[in-house]
Amino acid sequence: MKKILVTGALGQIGSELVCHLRRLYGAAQVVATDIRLSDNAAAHSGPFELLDVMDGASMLEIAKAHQVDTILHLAALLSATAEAKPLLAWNLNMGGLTNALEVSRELGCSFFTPSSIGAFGPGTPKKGTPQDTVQRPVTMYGVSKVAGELLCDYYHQKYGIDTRSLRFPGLISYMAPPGGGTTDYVVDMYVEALAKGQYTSYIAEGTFLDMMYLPDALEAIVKLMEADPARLRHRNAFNVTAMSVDPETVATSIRRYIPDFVLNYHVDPVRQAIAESWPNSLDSTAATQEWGFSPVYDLGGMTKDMLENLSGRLT
Ligand code: AKB
Repeated sequence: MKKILVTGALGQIGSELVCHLRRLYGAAQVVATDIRLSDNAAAHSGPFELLDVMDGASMLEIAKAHQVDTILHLAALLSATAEAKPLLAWNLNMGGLTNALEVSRELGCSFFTPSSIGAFGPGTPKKGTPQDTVQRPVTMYGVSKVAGELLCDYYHQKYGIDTRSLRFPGLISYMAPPGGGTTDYVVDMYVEALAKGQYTSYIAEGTFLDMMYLPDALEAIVKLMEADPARLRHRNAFNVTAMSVDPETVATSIRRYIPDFVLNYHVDPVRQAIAESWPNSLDSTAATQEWGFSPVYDLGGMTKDMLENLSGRLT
């Protein structure tokens, strides 16, 4: 990666990824784009362009003008929003992806887009979910992620585009809030634990899902994109995970620092159904073997770092 275009750059992953990439490759080498402008550091620490990913012509123009060689396409709707607006989710997730792949094809760019644990469904083995397994999701988000994985493989096989992807679990971060996901309750729990000493979870006790702290996700993107292509047996997309937790596990970890923290439940049937259709714990062996995936943060390390950083931001 030498000159990188990031779409959805002011979202949860993008706002930290852009800053991380600018530290690694130089500020001028990372072009951040988003449909809106905000005071986020990603918009002001280097080149920034307004871009609606549904507008393929503008995407091509921006990519050409900045002579990019890599596209990291992040703009998409997450699971809960996608379930509320399925047609919009299909159009945006697939339309944006198709435009970004077409720009990559036209300019010969390397390409990354995130997939998700949402690409699995109720027929997938729940524990130790294998890299290659049943993918029959029952959510629009999942349908768009499986279609996206297939489309990226197609562009690789048909046009030789260097497409690579990760099946992300719930991503936990303190800088930009996630929006419209099912796994976002973990971020909310840390914020509310500090602000109010209590949290009401919309996900039921005993519902285990994979999670990863954002710094590990950023490192995984860079490592995968820099990996020797000769070592990649898989491309779209690799299972990655750092921990498997339910709400009670996270609460117990928070109580090491906030002993009186109270966790209540008011389960949201829509997000609970989505969570129940996803795996409990992915097997990320292929990622470890093919490009050296090795997350640093476990639940304890993530909780400590989240609470330290959030308390600095909340005071
Ligand atoms: C969501 O909850 O929708 C996302 C995901 C797991 O892809 N965080």
